[in-house]
Amino acid sequence: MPAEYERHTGCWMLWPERPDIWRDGAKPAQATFAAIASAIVSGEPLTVGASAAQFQNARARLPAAVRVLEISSNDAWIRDSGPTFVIDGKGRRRGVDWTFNAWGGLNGGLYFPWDRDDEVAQKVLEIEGSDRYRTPFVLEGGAIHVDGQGTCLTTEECLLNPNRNGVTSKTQVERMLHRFLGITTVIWLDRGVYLDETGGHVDELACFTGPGQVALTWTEDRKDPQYEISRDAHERLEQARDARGRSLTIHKIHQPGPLYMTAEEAAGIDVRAGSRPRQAGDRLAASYINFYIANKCIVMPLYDKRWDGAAMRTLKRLFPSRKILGVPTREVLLGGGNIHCITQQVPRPAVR
Ligand code: KQY
Repeated sequence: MPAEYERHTGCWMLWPERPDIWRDGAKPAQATFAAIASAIVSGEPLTVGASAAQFQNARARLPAAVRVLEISSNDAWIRDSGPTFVIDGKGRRRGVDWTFNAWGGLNGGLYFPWDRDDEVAQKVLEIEGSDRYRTPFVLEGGAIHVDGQGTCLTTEECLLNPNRNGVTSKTQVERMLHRFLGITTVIWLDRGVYLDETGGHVDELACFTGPGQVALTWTEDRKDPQYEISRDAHERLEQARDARGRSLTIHKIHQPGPLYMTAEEAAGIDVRAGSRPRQAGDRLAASYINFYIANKCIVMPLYDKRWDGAAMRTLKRLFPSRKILGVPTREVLLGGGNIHCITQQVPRPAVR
């Protein structure tokens, strides 16, 4: 699996519409997705999948440079429902189609049903003309980050949760990551960001920004439950060696907030049986780590004037050849994720 910072031929997103996840009939989220799409398409080709009901609306709201296609899905988290692209031994692009169970199925998952989401990877791979490796193994793209050289970052909280693949050992998971992604070294962090509803996705906590380079969400507030999570991750990263035997340089990025859902925001979300309830006062799992690396730019979430500038400066230092584009993404955060969770890169194959 190539790293996200390697060359892409494009990127995919899905268009949000469910009123039990996106407040006010998804209109504010659609405006934010359109702003994110504009930023990404300035840095690489972008395709957005929309339902039949939303196709014309998505087409009208998105920049002309974005390709819009009809694809049904249960929601818009293509990092998790979409394929994980890999390059095979002959340099050809292929896609892994993991089984998707809405982050835990009927045991802690976020909605029911999820059957359309589970078909998204297959449809994307058909359109991309890439062969597909389907597996019964349950995994979401947001649960892993790779350096493209055989190292994977993940969390025990997510990959060992029995609500994904039953009771599973680290060795069994490592075998699957090796078999499907060519991973030879897994760096196990403990927990994801505090109260992250996916059950510990690493893509809110830490990511590779280059070989041997890791960005980590951080707080200096020892009373915040996030402090202990980030401190433990820091310690494990300090002790880790990557697939090439290197130690890692860790770049701390201070978290925003803490941020909470307001009463007005909660009131705009429909209540629906089977979907996770949203309440005023819920702490939101906000992190600057959930950015997207496009060929020519970094598209990063903005949430909080106190910390946005520092996060932006760190990303500029880590990605000096890319433009850093900030988009206010509180509306995506209210749905439980951010820019990384709603994007999926398509790496450039070595041969076509
Ligand atoms: O972390 C991600 N990759 C996805 C977040 C999904 C949130 C679902 N409400």
